[in-house]
Amino acid sequence: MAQPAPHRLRLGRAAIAAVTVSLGACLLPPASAAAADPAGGTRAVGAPSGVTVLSGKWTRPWAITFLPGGKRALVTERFTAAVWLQASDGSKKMVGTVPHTVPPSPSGGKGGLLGIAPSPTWNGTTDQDVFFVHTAASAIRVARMHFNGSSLSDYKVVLGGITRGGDHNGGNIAFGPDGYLYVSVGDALKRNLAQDKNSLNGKILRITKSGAAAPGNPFGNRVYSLGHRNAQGLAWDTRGRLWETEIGENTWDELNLVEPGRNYGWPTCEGSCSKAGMTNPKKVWNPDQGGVPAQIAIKHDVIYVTTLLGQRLWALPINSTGKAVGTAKSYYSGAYGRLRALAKVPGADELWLGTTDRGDNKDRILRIAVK
Ligand SMILES: [Ca+2]
Repeated sequence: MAQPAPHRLRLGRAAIAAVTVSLGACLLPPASAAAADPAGGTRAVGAPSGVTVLSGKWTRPWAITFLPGGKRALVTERFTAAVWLQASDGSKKMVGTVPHTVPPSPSGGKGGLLGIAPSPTWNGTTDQDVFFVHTAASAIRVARMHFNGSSLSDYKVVLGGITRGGDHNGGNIAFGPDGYLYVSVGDALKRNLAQDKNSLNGKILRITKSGAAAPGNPFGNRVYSLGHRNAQGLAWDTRGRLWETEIGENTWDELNLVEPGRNYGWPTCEGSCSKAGMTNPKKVWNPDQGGVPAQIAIKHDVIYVTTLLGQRLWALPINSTGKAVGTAKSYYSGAYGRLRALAKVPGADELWLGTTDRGDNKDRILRIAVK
């Protein structure tokens, strides 16, 4: 079988260094300028405002997820495999590491500690379950640990043996409104796996807390949807519909509305195509025009998307049909560097987001208001 074509270099080390230098140590540009409506008119629906630094001295935070109650979040760090408890007053403390995590290699292999999802009924006592996605030596794993409110323990593999690639590992995990775990898994640079219903790669999976296929899945196994390249963010809107961001090959990155059993095209299609049986994205980005989307959060049916190469936050309102998005607006272009982790704050018109790749102890978690 032919080797897959190497994907484009999204941002080289030199470029990362340049971004880090140009941003300076701790100066934040005024948020008002970056958040202004690009058209100069009235404020856009869902426009973010009021950027503040919640906490600093992070090293590549990958995911942020709130514990029930909404005052504290757990944050994963990709390279260190550390998990931190971040409070809304800005304080943070490390609560443990996820064992068996093999971080990205200096030669360029990706992976590390990725997504995190506490049980929706987590309370630190009778329910202590927190779920992770990480790369082990030769596979991607979904693992469960116990978190009692101050420390992690009792590592257990829930779903192992997912093919790990040098890149395209996906890695987000979230509980859906139905109480099951959804996991975004990349094609691991083995593109044909994305069309194989019996492979876990290039898929969105829907599983139980013990890693079994969730009841009602379209093919009777763990697969929820197929044909994904490097599936990333997962979030549900007020109608309970699942949206997903996905990093494409050379030309088109995607925002998809994900329905069970649908085929999202890869590797036959990148972006939209007219091939029968393939479901087209709802929005595409060229990577050089604000693309390479990472994670998503949905607040008041506005979809927010962090971007890596694009170094900006997109806001895309879901339109009245519920199945498409209106005009996308971008914010903070270049202001904070590459943006990855993103979470909405429960019960508040607020998002937390994380910068990434600025260097050891140089990333930050930012908080912004959205209305
Ligand atoms: Ca697609």
